[in-house]
Amino acid sequence: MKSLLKIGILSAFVFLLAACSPGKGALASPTMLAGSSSELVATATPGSMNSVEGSHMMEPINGENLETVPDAKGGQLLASEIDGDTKVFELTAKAVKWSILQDVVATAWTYNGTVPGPMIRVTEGDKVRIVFKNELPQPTTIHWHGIAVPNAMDGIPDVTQKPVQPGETFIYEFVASPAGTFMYHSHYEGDLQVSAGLYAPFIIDPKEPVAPQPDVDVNLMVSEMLVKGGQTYAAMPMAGMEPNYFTINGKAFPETETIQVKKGQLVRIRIAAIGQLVHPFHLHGVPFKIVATDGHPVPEAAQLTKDTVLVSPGERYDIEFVATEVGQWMLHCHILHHTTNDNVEPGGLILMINVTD
Ligand SMILES: [Cu+2]
Repeated sequence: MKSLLKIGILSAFVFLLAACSPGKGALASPTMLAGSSSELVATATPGSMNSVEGSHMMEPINGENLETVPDAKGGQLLASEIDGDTKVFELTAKAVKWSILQDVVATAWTYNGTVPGPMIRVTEGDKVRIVFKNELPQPTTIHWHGIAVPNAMDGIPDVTQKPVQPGETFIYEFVASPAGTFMYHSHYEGDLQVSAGLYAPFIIDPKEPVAPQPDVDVNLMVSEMLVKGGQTYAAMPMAGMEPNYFTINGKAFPETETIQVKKGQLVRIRIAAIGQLVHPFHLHGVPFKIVATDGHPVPEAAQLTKDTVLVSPGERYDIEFVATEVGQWMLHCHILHHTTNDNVEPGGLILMINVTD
């Protein structure tokens, strides 16, 4: 029964592939149906669709001389250099081999070699310059999601700028405003490039702190990947297809980073969804307050007390709680399929908060 179902699904997939590639020859063959689904995806791809023409990609992403970065952490603070009154940051888009889990290493397209890319963190009113080099095999641009940048810095290809071609450098410059939790990400072929890893946190701290400062301040970027046989595809290469890995800061559970907290500390967790799916995050142990939405502070009287918050693609929620209870407390997505790794539970969008005396 199960195998019949599988053949049915694979047949439908091959039919869809063929339907999407008019005039490119017969894609379906008996050998494809005999293979595993990962072989199918790999076998069916060559020459079938071309990303540059704008169609959804059935080919894995690529890159040359890929460096493997097994111990690298995503979203780490990026150092700046000072040029007069401006903070200068350097970003390079490049392909690397990224470790989602110890035994799951996949090609990723990254800023500076990590998923997410490095965190840019500045103070409201700072002048920032980002010197951006594209070492990817495709053009790309950067969009500063939620930040009040001049139109010419908004990163929309062929609207506000020419796409940054492979090998080219582009300079983004703006004044950091307003304060809050933001992101930066590719705005070129986002369906592929963002799910391939081209996203990162951008935090603008207020000039004057408006509320008690948290003892622990953590930023989580949530996304999804489709990885088959070590090859990375667009997370949802066509309607109805699903990613098979779900990541927090580029890692799936149990490789997600445990948050270490002392009893009584005020904890802020900034949850940012950058993939293509919604994720209702549920915290065990104590409820939290939603203190900012999409970077903007929520007035105290309007701060809902919740234990679950739905984070949609593009949204950020800053939640805060006092860790009053000692123990290993779980934060996880409550779409429980998202707590699997390639259909095996537990995995994916789970992380532990370790509260000690
Ligand atoms: Cu989820």
